[in-house]
Amino acid sequence: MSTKFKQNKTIEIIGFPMDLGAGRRGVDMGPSALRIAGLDRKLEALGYDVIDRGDIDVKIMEEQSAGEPNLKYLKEILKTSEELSGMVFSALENNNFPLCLGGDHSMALGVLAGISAHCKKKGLAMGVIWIDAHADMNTHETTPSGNIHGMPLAAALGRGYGNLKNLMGISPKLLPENVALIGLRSIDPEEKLLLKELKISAYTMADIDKLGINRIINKVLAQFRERVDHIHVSFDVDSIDPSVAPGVGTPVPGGLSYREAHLLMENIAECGCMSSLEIAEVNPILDNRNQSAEFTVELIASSMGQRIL
Ligand SMILES: [Mn+2]
Repeated sequence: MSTKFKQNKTIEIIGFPMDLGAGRRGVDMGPSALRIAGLDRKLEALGYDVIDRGDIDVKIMEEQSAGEPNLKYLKEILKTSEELSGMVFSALENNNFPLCLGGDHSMALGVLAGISAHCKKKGLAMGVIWIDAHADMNTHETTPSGNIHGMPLAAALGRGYGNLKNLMGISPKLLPENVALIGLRSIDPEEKLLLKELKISAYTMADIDKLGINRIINKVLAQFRERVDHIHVSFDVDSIDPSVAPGVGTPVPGGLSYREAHLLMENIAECGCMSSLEIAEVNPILDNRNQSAEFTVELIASSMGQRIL
C-alpha cells in the first residue's frame, strides 16, 4: 500500500444521467441501473461510508435541439459538466472519494475539470487511467459523428473546442505522459495520429492478449506512483466484452474477459492509489435483466478492495 496517495473512506456518489453525448440512447439510465444493482450496500459492506448526492439535472433530448452537427448538444453538456465539475471538486475538498456514475463518457469533461481544479489548488499532479474500447480523442474537427462522448480525453489534453477544453479555466488539465489507455480496439484514423503525436501510453486488446492484463496494469501503476499524486480511473464499461456486459453505449467485440476486468480492478485496489473513479456508458436498454450493471457493481467493489478470499 502506498502512503503518498489519499484513498478517502467516505465515498460521494454523483449521478450524471446524460445521453446527449452519445449516438445511441439509454445510457442516461445508467446511474439508476447501478444503484438498483446494490452499489451503496456493496460499498458499505467493504467498510466505506457512502453519501449519495443524487443525480445532476440533465434536460432530455426532446426539450432541445442538437445545435451544431459536429458538437451535438454542446450547450446542455457544457452547463451540466460545469455543475458536475463543481460537485467533484467539492467532494475532493471535503476529503471524500468521488464516484461518478454515467451516463455517456462526456461525463469525463466535468469529472476531469473538477479533479484538475482540486489538484491545481493543492499542487498535485493528476494521472488518468482510461479503460475503454475507444480512445475518446476526437475533436470537433475530426469527429465522424459529432457525439461529444468521443471527445473528452482530447479536451482534457488541451485539444479541441475552446469551451470544452477550458472548463474550470484550466487547459490542459492533463499531461500526455500522465495518461494510459487500456482496452482499445476501435480507434478512428485521426485519433491514432493524435495518440502518436502526443506519445500516449496506449494498450490495445492485442497488447493485453500478448502481455497479459496483470503485467500491463502493474506497469502503469508503477509509473504513475512515481510520477503523479492523484490517480483517477475513468472506466468505460464498453471496455468489457459484450458477452459479459452487453448493456453498454457502444458495444465492440473482443473486449476484456470477466476475469481480466476483475484482475485489472483488483490490482488497482492493491495499489491503494486510486483517488477518484468514474463509470461510464452502462446502457440498460441493451441489457439483459440488469446483468451489465450488476457486473459493473462487482467491478467497482473489486477496485475498492473486495477480495475473493
Ligand atoms: Mn469512452
